[in-house]
Amino acid sequence: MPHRTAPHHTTDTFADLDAQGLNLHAVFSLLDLPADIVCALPPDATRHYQQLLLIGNRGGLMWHQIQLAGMADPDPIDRFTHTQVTAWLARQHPGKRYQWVYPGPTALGLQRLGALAGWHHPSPFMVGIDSQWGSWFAYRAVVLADTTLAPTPRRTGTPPCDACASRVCISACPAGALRDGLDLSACLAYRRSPDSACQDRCVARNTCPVGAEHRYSDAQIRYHYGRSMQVIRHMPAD
Ligand code: B12
Ligand code: SF4
Ligand code: SF4
Repeated sequence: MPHRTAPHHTTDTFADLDAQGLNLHAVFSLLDLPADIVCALPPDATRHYQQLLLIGNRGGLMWHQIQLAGMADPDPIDRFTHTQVTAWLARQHPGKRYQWVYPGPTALGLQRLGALAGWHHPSPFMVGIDSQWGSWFAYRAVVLADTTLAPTPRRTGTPPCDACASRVCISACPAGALRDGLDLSACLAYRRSPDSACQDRCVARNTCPVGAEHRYSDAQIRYHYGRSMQVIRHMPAD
């Protein structure tokens, strides 16, 4: 059992990461995580570490900061995240042990962690949605650490889609892939088609009015969907 000291958490603990657009954070005590998540972590995680840090971005600030840092790396977002989080750990938690889980080889359901943090609510197009940020957020890092930060209270809020009468995202999908839950095959077949409106965006996601002020720029949307399109083109078609 690791030695436990009193949690410390100052208001500016995450300020350096916020300034870089890595502006979503949740601190979990490993002892509070459900067994299925602990089982998915590297072996002996609970013996060596006390906490799991979940870090994400919302809105376009991270993309702006990455443009300033440069996009030369083949994986510029992961590179940027690694640089920033490593520097933050060295400054804020000198001498503390830590281990990266994501990005990395461990298959960990990030939306499941997001649901525990209160960030993730399901949407028809399967990207998580929050009442304030809409679907304009993503998970960038999961780190096991020997830190003693105060665990983050679960974010509370109403699932936006429960209160949405229009459900305009469903009718906006040009493939009709959202009528009865996401039909991923129909979505991906449409995305692959030569005249698809969804090669570099999800028309349904762009149509959702929730958190529209946090919407990524067209350039960022094109980048992410271009990357997922590369993966999709290598997936076997049905
Ligand atoms: C595999 C995957 C995909 C595959 C899906 C193939 C498939 N058969 O499921 C493909 C390549 C299509 C994909 C595409 C995209 N993805 Co994706 N994807 C993942 C990944 C790596 C694993 C999901 C998984 O299998 N989890 C394991 C299983 C066991 O978890 P689960 O709880 O049972 O399943 C959950 C999710 O899988 C999700 N889900 C199930 N089916 C689908 C299908 C799609 C298209 C999506 C997005 C989610 C989704 O719902 C489940 C309940 O929470 C996650 C990252 C991660 N490590 O979690 C990102 C992730 C789900 N993807 C994400 C995103 C944003 C996208 C894209 C929009 C592209 C982008 N990067 O911007 C596209 C668009 C989708 C589209 N319409 O084309 C984000 C979602 C963020 C959020 N706010 O919720 C994640 C969490 C990555 C991240 N770093 O933040 N993705
Ligand atoms: S349009 Fe309505 S149903 Fe669709 S994602 Fe937005 S809030 Fe949810
Ligand atoms: S990417 Fe296009 S086809 Fe797929 S769910 Fe979004 S709008 Fe529909």
